[in-house]
Amino acid sequence: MNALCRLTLLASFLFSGNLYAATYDIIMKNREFSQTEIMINRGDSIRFLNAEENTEHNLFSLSKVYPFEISQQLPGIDVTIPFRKGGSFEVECAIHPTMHLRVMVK
Ligand SMILES: [Cu+2]
Repeated sequence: MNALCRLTLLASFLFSGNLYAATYDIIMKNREFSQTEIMINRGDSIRFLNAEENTEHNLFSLSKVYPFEISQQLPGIDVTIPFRKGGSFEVECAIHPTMHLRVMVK
Protein backbone atom coordinates (compact mmCIF):
# COMPACT_ATOMS: atom_id res chain seq x y z
CA MET A 1 0.00 0.00 0.00
CA ASN A 2 1.61 3.26 -1.01
CA ALA A 3 1.39 6.53 0.91
CA LEU A 4 -1.29 7.98 -1.34
CA CYS A 5 -3.48 4.91 -0.91
CA ARG A 6 -3.03 5.01 2.88
CA LEU A 7 -3.86 8.71 2.93
CA THR A 8 -7.00 8.13 0.84
CA LEU A 9 -8.18 5.36 3.15
CA LEU A 10 -7.48 7.49 6.22
CA ALA A 11 -9.39 10.43 4.73
CA SER A 12 -12.29 8.13 3.87
CA PHE A 13 -12.39 6.81 7.42
CA LEU A 14 -12.14 10.21 9.05
CA PHE A 15 -14.73 11.72 6.75
CA SER A 16 -17.32 8.97 7.07
CA GLY A 17 -16.48 7.30 10.37
CA ASN A 18 -16.61 4.00 8.50
CA LEU A 19 -13.65 2.57 6.63
CA TYR A 20 -15.95 0.82 4.18
CA ALA A 21 -18.64 3.45 3.76
CA ALA A 22 -20.76 2.93 0.68
CA THR A 23 -23.36 4.91 -1.21
CA TYR A 24 -26.55 3.17 -2.35
CA ASP A 25 -28.87 4.47 -5.04
CA ILE A 26 -32.61 4.67 -4.53
CA ILE A 27 -34.38 5.64 -7.74
CA MET A 28 -37.76 7.35 -7.80
CA LYS A 29 -39.72 6.57 -10.94
CA ASN A 30 -43.46 6.28 -11.65
CA ARG A 31 -44.06 7.66 -8.16
CA GLU A 32 -42.41 4.66 -6.51
CA PHE A 33 -39.09 3.94 -4.87
CA SER A 34 -36.94 1.39 -6.69
CA GLN A 35 -37.20 -0.78 -3.57
CA THR A 36 -39.37 -0.71 -0.46
CA GLU A 37 -36.62 -1.34 2.08
CA ILE A 38 -32.88 -1.14 2.34
CA MET A 39 -30.35 -2.22 4.95
CA ILE A 40 -27.12 -0.27 5.23
CA ASN A 41 -24.26 0.14 7.69
CA ARG A 42 -23.57 3.15 9.85
CA GLY A 43 -21.58 5.65 7.82
CA ASP A 44 -23.15 4.62 4.52
CA SER A 45 -25.14 7.06 2.43
CA ILE A 46 -28.20 6.83 0.24
CA ARG A 47 -28.41 8.80 -2.98
CA PHE A 48 -32.04 9.58 -3.79
CA LEU A 49 -32.40 10.17 -7.52
CA ASN A 50 -35.54 11.60 -9.04
CA ALA A 51 -35.75 9.77 -12.40
CA GLU A 52 -39.22 11.05 -13.28
CA GLU A 53 -39.92 12.90 -16.52
CA ASN A 54 -42.13 15.62 -15.02
CA THR A 55 -42.82 14.76 -11.39
CA GLU A 56 -41.17 16.31 -8.38
CA HIS A 57 -40.85 14.69 -4.98
CA ASN A 58 -40.46 15.95 -1.44
CA LEU A 59 -38.87 13.28 0.72
CA PHE A 60 -38.84 13.45 4.49
CA SER A 61 -38.37 11.36 7.61
CA LEU A 62 -40.15 11.94 10.90
CA SER A 63 -37.66 9.71 12.71
CA LYS A 64 -36.26 11.14 15.95
CA VAL A 65 -32.85 9.76 14.99
CA TYR A 66 -32.92 10.97 11.37
CA PRO A 67 -35.39 13.80 10.92
CA PHE A 68 -34.89 15.39 7.51
CA GLU A 69 -36.77 16.95 4.65
CA ILE A 70 -35.26 17.23 1.19
CA SER A 71 -37.99 19.66 0.08
CA GLN A 72 -38.66 20.22 -3.60
CA GLN A 73 -36.70 17.66 -5.65
CA LEU A 74 -37.13 18.22 -9.36
CA PRO A 75 -36.70 15.54 -12.07
CA GLY A 76 -33.06 14.66 -12.71
CA ILE A 77 -31.88 15.91 -9.32
CA ASP A 78 -30.20 13.60 -6.83
CA VAL A 79 -29.65 14.18 -3.11
CA THR A 80 -27.26 12.15 -0.96
CA ILE A 81 -27.91 11.69 2.74
CA PRO A 82 -25.36 10.07 5.09
CA PHE A 83 -26.55 7.89 7.97
CA ARG A 84 -24.16 7.83 10.90
CA LYS A 85 -26.34 6.30 13.64
CA GLY A 86 -28.05 2.95 13.85
CA GLY A 87 -31.82 2.69 13.67
CA SER A 88 -34.81 1.87 11.54
CA PHE A 89 -37.19 4.42 10.06
CA GLU A 90 -39.47 5.33 7.17
CA VAL A 91 -38.75 7.75 4.34
CA GLU A 92 -41.92 9.18 2.83
CA CYS A 93 -42.90 11.68 0.15
CA ALA A 94 -45.04 14.67 1.15
CA ILE A 95 -46.54 14.81 -2.35
CA HIS A 96 -47.20 11.08 -2.90
CA PRO A 97 -48.43 9.41 0.31
CA THR A 98 -48.17 5.90 -1.18
CA MET A 99 -44.36 6.17 -1.34
CA HIS A 100 -42.66 4.44 1.59
CA LEU A 101 -39.08 3.31 2.03
CA ARG A 102 -37.91 1.54 5.20
CA VAL A 103 -34.26 2.25 5.97
CA MET A 104 -32.45 0.03 8.46
CA VAL A 105 -29.04 1.27 9.58
CA LYS A 106 -26.97 -1.40 11.36
CU1 LIG B 1 -43.22 11.91 -4.45
